Amino acid sequence: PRPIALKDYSEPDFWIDEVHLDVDLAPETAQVRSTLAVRPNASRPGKDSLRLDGEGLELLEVHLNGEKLGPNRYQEDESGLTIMEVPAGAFTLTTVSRCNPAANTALTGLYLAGGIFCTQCEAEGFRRITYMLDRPDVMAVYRTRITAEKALAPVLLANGNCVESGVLEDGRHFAEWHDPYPKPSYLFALVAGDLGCVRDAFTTASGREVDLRIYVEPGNEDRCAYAMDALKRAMAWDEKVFGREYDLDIFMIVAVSAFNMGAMENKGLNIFNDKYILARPDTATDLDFANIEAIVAHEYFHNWTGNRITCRDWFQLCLKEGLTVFRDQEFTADMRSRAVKRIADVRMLRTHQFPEDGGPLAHPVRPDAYIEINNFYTATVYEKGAELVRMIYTLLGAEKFRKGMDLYFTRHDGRAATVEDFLEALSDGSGVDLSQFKRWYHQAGTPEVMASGKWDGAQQEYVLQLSQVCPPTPGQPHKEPLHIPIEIGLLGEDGADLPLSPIGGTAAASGAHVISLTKREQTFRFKNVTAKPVPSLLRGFTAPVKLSSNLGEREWAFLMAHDSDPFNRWEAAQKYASMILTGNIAALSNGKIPRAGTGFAGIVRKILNDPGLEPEFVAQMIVLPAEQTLAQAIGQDVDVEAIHSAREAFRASLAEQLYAEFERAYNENETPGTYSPDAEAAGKRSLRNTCLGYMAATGRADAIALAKNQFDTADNMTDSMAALGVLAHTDCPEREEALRAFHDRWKDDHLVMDKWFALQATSPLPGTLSRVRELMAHPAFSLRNPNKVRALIGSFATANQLRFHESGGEGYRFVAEQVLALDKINPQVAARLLGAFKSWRQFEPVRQAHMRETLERIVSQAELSRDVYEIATKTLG
Ligand code: B3K
Ligand code: ZN
Repeated sequence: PRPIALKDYSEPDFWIDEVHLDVDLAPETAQVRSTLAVRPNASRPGKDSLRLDGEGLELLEVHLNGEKLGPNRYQEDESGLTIMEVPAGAFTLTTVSRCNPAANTALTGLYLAGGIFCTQCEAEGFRRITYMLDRPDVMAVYRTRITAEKALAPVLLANGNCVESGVLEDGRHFAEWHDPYPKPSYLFALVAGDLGCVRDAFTTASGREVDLRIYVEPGNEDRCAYAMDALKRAMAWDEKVFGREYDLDIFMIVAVSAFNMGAMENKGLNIFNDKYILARPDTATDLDFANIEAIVAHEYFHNWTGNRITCRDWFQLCLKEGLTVFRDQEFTADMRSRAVKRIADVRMLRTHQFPEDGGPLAHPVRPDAYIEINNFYTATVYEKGAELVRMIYTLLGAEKFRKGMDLYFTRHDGRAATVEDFLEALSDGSGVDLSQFKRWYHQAGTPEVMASGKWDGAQQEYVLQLSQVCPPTPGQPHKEPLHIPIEIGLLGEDGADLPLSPIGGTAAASGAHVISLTKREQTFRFKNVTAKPVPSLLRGFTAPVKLSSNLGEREWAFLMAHDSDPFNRWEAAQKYASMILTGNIAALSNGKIPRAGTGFAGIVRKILNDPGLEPEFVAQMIVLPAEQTLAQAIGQDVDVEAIHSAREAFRASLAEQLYAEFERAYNENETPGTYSPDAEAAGKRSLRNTCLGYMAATGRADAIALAKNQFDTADNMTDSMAALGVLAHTDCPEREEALRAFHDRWKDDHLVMDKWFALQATSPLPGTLSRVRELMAHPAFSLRNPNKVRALIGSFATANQLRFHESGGEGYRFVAEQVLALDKINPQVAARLLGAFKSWRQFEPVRQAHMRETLERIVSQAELSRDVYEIATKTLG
């Protein structure tokens, strides 16, 4: 397969202004008559043949300006259709073709799953429905008529407003939809099937009444209330914070059980993986509720950042994704706790994006080449992309950022834009120069910032020396210095912030201050510092970098106890714990005695006893760095067993030292009465369950009994899952009994069964791999359903470091086997799963060899999809 490069972009030879689709649906043949209003692109004159994309279609007829064309006027091949000798001016082109929704297991294009016809067009699925210039810079107005047997598909949906519907002969019926907003083909959607509907309404700031609808499988109507509420809050928030109103009279969400990703922002008709819509206290956890809120908002926010203003080409993906993730993060921060949200987002960035950026799959936020675009819906494009927008926000400040965004919306509304357009609008609207900042978009890799601070007693100055380097990444051996905003504070002896007076800058009233590191090395000075301070650097994680400094354990302990910046307070706890843990990991390998961490435990005790802290923040403060995070911190020759044992031992040691505190916090954070999914109640459950986990880590019988009791009496899924997690990951007699009870209660609920699969796949106990193999034969499991694959195989491969990396390589071979089987069914899901191998070079030599062998075996297979081929070859490097 040949890579596509950004530098080769050129405008299309033709524009398409209107698309009329007439879709006649049956499970095994969907017939599509498509009429396109085509016009030559004046800037590319003289083209007399029109090339349209089309894949897996059976072409029946072609008409040009109403006249049927003979086969000598067009040519078909496996990637499309060329019409020869087209007129010099505008013309209409009609094609009639067929596809087979029931046979479509790749879940891109038009597919039938669980009895529902559904489409997924982003990035290049529309060409599997009909012939089209399937590229985002071609924007057209769509009219869609759907016809189907009424008994099979009583509900017929497409983008925009329903303009006509009616009954036909033979039990058939139709509906016609019209979307007045020009859009690229990837935002097209169609859904048909037997669906229940929950309705509500929203009045926009300018008084438009919007009909809100959530469509679900009949029987699930009682699980939509939270998603609907989140949608209304998102609509109001976007008006208030970004001045953006909804623009159609109807907004629909459809939840389906077979979906390749989380959700899709099709104009006026968002389609969701039902995992991110359906929630009831007894079936969904607090995390599920939070994800629903965030994803409903994310897809809604795309209406402006993605749909009204779309991407010129797929290299610009971060233009809509990074920006929209930033917007949904801000929404969640406003709805819940800003501090906790920042911690969660950085945790996510570090576990998923940093390894990507530091491994063979590293690519810039705006990639410059791809083989398969679906492989680029990555943590780098999404999460690092959001960090770049956040840095711009930090550099501009709220007010100027809003001015820049307003200009972006007015300048580019209705158009397909680029990253340059975005940066120019932000810069023009704010008056802030972003020319050096732009490097962040095309330079891959996580920059490393080194900080060294010194207090100069004689001058009463604090001198901070900063330097930056960015390690080489594939195709980018040399890096230019970046514009890095770094928020800092200085803490006095008592732990309070000192006023900051930068020399050559303006004093910060708040005690926090953002400096711009733009050179490879730079020195910053602060005056009137009368005693030796402890610096708090990169507060709020103002840049996606790895920071190292000359701070030691004592300073981390101090910051963990006192920092007024909640993010850095958490960061200090992580650093402190990580120092102890990496020491203990090394000790374990060398037969030395690990430290008990009494100093760390002492601060945890204070934090647990501080009534002024929100419970969720406390929970975050006391969770130790994950095994994957420790592996990253070690970076090479990683020994997963030593990491697991050291971490478990430290958990147990903390639990022994603080048992009474954990027990008290467990008892005090009960949430009696009616379950509420709000952040406050969820925070209490989170802290309580974190304490339960610690207590159980001691292995004490009373702790296990407490977990068992919680499992037996829980009236909500959060507490039930937390208790089951403890039991399922502990070698105790209650384990199997609890897993069975949970299974028997929920075996008919596909979303809850996914939790049951995932819990077993992430167990650190030996025998996990054979259990996972067994579970693949469970009636609720299917390789055809992406959620099942992610729950069972995906969580084994990406969330069970200990068992995936068994020293004999059996975990690798198992996952590779599934990747190859899946590649025939659903290449996107297969390629995603293969991502589990991306950090293979950081492990010790025996495991590295196994992983290399496994990857080579995959590459040697004939007939790999582009998706898997690209990931496998790039991972091998
Ligand atoms: N835009 C979609 C993702 C499409 C993925 C295509 N492989 C969902 C989102 O980011 O909102
Ligand atoms: Zn998105």
